[in-house]
Amino acid sequence: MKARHSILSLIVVAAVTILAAGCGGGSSNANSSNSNTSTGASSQPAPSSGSNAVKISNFTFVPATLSVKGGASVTVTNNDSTTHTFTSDDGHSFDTGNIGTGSSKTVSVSKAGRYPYHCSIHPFMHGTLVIK
Ligand SMILES: [Cu+2]
Repeated sequence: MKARHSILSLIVVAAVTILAAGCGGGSSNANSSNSNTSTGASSQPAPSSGSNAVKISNFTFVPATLSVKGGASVTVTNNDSTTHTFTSDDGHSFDTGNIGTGSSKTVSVSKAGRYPYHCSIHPFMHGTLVIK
């Protein structure tokens, strides 16, 4: 009887502790998620409008994977201090040729699919263009 009683009181203490912690965490979570929601809604339209762009800097294509609609223009801008290209791995879907420092070129692909690409001058540079 004594043992059972002390276990019960332990459970009560634990339950009260959990409830108290849950209340504190719950109210602060609600506050932060409310402010996040309003901020996200107002900032979402901006990125989606001008996203058909690949930038090259530090021998890296950014973003590494870009998804665009079929036939959309993709502008490739070279922000590096050396010439790069934007060349499909399959050798025929697209190839900008040389893009000089500070220059940009545009490609468009109409057929849906995944198109891995690289820089023909620096073959270790890779990215993927996804046509939806
Ligand atoms: Cu390159």
